[in-house]
Amino acid sequence: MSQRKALSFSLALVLCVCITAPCFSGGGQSGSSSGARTGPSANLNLTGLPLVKDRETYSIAISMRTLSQNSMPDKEAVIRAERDTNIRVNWVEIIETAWIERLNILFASGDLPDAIVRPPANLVMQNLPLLVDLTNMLDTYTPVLSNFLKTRPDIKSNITAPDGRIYSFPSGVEQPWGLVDDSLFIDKEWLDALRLPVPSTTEEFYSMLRAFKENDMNGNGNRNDEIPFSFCQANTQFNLKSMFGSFGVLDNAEHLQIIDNVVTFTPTRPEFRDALRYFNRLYSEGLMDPEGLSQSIEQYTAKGRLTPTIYGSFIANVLGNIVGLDQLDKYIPVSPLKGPGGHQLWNRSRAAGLFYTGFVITNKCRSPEALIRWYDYVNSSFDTVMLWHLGPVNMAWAFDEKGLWRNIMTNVPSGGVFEEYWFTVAVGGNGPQLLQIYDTNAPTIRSLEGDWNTLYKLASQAKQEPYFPKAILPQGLEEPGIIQERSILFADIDNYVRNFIATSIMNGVTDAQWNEHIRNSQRLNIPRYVQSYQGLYDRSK
Ligand SMILES: [Ca+2]
Repeated sequence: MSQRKALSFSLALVLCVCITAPCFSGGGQSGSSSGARTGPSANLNLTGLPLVKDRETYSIAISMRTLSQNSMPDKEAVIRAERDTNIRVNWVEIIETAWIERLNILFASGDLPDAIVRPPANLVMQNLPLLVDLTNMLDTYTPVLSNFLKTRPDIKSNITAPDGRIYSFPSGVEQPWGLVDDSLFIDKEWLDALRLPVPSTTEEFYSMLRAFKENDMNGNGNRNDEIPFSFCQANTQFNLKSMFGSFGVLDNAEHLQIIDNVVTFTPTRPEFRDALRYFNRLYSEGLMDPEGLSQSIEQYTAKGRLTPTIYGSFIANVLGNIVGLDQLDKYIPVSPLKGPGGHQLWNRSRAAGLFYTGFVITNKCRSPEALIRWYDYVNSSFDTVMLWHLGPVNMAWAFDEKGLWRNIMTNVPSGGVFEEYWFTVAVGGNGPQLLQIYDTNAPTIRSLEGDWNTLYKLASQAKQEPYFPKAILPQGLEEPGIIQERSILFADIDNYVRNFIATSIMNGVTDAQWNEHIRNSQRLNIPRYVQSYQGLYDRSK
């Protein structure tokens, strides 16, 4: 605990000093405050290590995990980086709970460090004039990143600001199991008991639900406690959004789909109404959990874990989250159901696990070239990336006999938690590193042995991947004004659409009600809402 106390003390000291005096001026050469630079300093090596001939010092702000038991200079990744690069970093460590507030103060005061690891995107966009435009330095000084971006134009687009320039580099963990955030699961034991095939169409699904309803599937003598199909409309990872796809359009968190390169508001499309009719049929025949429209995620999960089980089918992001880890084998993920018009469509997740404002250089930095070479060094190999992300090998992670890596618990002090150990031996996910678990070059592949949640996630994703829409809304960087306007419009639109969906599922939609819905939608300024995303999408192409 003494280390922890020392950390709190040093943080308090940093905060105090910053209030009274500028504290980020690096050592070494005297920094000039103006942006009139004439290119890289003569002290910089253009290739190889170390990065600079004579030692240079820079300040970098980073958010610290509350669970970390030490400071950045104690971590092996930092010690090795200083030794390899000859660049010393004065870390401005800000506890994660105060991160955004402190960054706001730093930007407002203008007393900025040389670089910031993982500032929030909106803060970056609000302060572009204080950041260094890295666009023209990228190919020369960050060859590792530059080559990576050539293979991933989607990421290059996502780190490019609306003015076409690049002010930030990516960081984070990209995992191959993050492509969907919802799946349809069915109780395979119930199916087998009825000798039914796995449903492949909306009509087969309907027949299956009827059979689940009419029989005492869980064998407790009560024919009425089964819930043939449940969901949780309040949460986009557990709601009906992707099930709309069987009828030709998707619902999702934004209520938008890109159709032939046009961002389209789907709730006013006739296909959307077809889906609502189908759901209303399930609802009115008692095949759909009526609480699905109102229940909380806690209620939804609690019902999934009852013994005997009562769910015949349900929507989940991760199977174990709903049914618990001891019942995984009972359920199977199914492919998107084929609707009456032959449509099969499922949402691809917008979240990639990456952070597009992972590393920025401020205009206080006297040699941005040196610091972006430093970022490139961190990301130059599996070894360095893992050192930053999980620490030295054989502490929080190790290779198994097949040469795959996995987290290990063996060194975690007894009674301790993995995360506390992890965030102490390593910087963890808050660092400037970009770990790609997509990378198929051994030994970067993570072992999934025994990681049942992830294995099931991959299995369900494989069912849906062939049915993703051709294009999805990118993440991207946007003007703060556009984000603000959109969020105001969205609050009304989302509230209205959610109510409309719930009412339509419960009561059906007559022609008159549908026409009224179209008129209501026109009042919600949807063209403006859609247009704001169209701009983002067009820039990403
Ligand atoms: Ca029963």
